[in-house]
Amino acid sequence: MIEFNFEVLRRIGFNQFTASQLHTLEPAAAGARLMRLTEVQRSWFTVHDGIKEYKARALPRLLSACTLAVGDWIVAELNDSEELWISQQLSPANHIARLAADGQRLSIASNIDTALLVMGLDHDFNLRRLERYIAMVQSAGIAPVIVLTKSDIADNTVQRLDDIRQRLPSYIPFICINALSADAINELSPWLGAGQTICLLGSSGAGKSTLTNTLTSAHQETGGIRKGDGRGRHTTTARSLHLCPGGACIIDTPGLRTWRPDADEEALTSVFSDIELLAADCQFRDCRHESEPGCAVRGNIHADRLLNYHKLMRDAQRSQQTPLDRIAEKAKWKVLNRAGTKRSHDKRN
Ligand SMILES: Nc1nc2c(ncn2[C@@H]2O[C@H](COP(=O)(O)OP(=O)(O)O)[C@@H](O)[C@H]2O)c(=O)[nH]1
Ligand SMILES: [Mg+2]
Ligand SMILES: [Zn+2]
Repeated sequence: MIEFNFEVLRRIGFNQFTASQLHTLEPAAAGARLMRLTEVQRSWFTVHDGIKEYKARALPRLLSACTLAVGDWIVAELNDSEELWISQQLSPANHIARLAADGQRLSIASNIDTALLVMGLDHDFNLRRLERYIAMVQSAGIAPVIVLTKSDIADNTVQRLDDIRQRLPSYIPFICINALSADAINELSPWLGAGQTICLLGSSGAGKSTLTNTLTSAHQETGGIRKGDGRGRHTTTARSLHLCPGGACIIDTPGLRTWRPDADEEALTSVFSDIELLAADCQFRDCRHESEPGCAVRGNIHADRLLNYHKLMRDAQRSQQTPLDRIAEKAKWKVLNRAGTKRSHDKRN
């Protein structure tokens, strides 16, 4: 088994679960080391051994078998020319994925303890989007925390917090912060324990990088002080992992707006458990809560929340189709559309 120093790797989020997975690795060459992926670029990666970062490339046979994501634990080996190569990936405890156009799941970040759903209290605020993010991270088995930024410049905060209380499950914590202020560190401290990995998700402009800067560059008077990564202000072009002075790891991501999140029906059911619960009292078992008589849901659930639930369910069902199913469905629609076009063409003439 590969040698490792628990205390050193702990600084970059190593935990008991990861340790328990090490036996699944193939025997590695002498000198091979366990490291964590901290940055993914098109053709190279940054890896961290708990003390410092290195640039590395990945063996083509590894890339053809898996996608590497920030937060992955990997095995890195030096070749004869002293170049560092990633040779193995430890299967992750969890990962946040998005769906590519062809239905393929692409990993965004892995081995995450808490997902911070970052949303501005300005025009960025959108409960539907928040529900979509919650569904996505709960599908991945990761705990969400709602982080509302720009509390210093928002003027309808009270109303928005009320909307959240009314609409979202009460077990999901939410906090309001000014991402530019060091006070944000205290607000987030329950999730920033040593060895914890948190991932920031949210649209572009929400304050993810600002928050990352605040959390990593602060000089806290706590034991085991370690500075941030010293890169100063950064713009996020790729996913990257940073260290907090208190010992937590933060993965910043670029905006998710155009990504199709990957959520399954089961997770949606748990995010919308209020709807499921009421539905048990609907007169019809397959009630769609639209215009059926004896519906127990309609009227008791925010109409917009119900719409979003239906939409996300449809998306989830669609994404559970195989690419072949999807092609067949598309072909079916093509034929139908063509028939429709022909009909209206015939009518016109
Ligand atoms: N006043 C105020 N401005 C913020 C806050 N959070 C972010 N900003 C500003 O919003 C803009 C976008 O922030 P950024 O962190 O780059 O967003 P990202 O795309 O989510 O990484 C920047 O100009 C920040 O200074 C906040 O809590 N209060
Ligand atoms: Mg950013
Ligand atoms: Zn109903």
